Amino acid sequence: MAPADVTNEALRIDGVLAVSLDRILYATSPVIADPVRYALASGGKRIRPVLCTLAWRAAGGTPGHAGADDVACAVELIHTYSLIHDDLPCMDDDDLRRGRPTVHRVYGSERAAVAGAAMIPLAFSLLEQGMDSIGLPEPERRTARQELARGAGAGGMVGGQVMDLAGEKALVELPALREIHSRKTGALIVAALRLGAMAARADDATVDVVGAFGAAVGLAFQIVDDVLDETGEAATLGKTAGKDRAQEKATFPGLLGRAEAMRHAHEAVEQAVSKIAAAGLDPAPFHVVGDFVLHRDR
Ligand code: GRG
Repeated sequence: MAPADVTNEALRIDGVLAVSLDRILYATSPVIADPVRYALASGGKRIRPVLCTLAWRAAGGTPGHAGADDVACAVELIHTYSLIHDDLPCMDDDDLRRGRPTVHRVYGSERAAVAGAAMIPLAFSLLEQGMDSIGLPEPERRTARQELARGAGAGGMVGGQVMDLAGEKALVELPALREIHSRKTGALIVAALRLGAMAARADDATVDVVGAFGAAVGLAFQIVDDVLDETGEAATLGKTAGKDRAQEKATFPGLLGRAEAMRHAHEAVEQAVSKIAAAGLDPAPFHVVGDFVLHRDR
């Protein structure tokens, strides 16, 4: 896997996501379907589904399997709903996302809130369809559903958002910051990788080691996010820059300095890739995706 393959896989995900949406939205009112389609139109990096299909292949799954793609897209639906809700006036109140006006700017807050809420059951429906297509038996399906629920839920992403909101303008030290982001950003990334491996019926040790890679990538992803918020520009990022400082939020570069924060990010990814290799999996594609996360500019 070469660096360009990460981008190519993200473009492939754009295509399969569009097809999956046609299938799951066919009987849905345009009141909901239009903002859902708008939010999910290309523009996102698709890093979560890319990580999911990476784990699927690493665990022996066939590349490009339609069922695995549905599982990966289910994770992207959860992620994208969280962006819609995060951008709402009652949350982060943002105007720009993925290089375009936010969903509530186009459709109004009510439709944005409803579309985001609708995407949660749609994600689970897509997960179910993916598992049907793979032929995953029931005990494993149940574990997979729980995995997505855990990553997205009160102990994961939503819980992290609550902690983040509580921490705004408060004095947040490094351990608390790590905890917030391991939930808010890391939990769904971990779930993406674990789900990919579970869908391929990997053993528990493999699921755990790709999940640990997810935790490291999640941390690195958030550190880079914080650095880009300081150094990037809206035109490249596709979202408002400089928000952390404006909101007086604790960040990794704010607490550690940019160079030290990036050193942490590199170290976390390197260690996780070594564990992948030690577990007998090919570390090369994990290394490539880790590098992509560390060197991204948006
Ligand atoms: C109701 C309390 C409550 C919560 C709802 C809003 C929410 C759930 C959770 C927020 C989760 C959130 C916005 C996490 C941020 C994670 C993050 C770094 C997002 C940016 O991800 P990218 O860069 O975005 O992968 P793209 O656009 O490339 O997909």
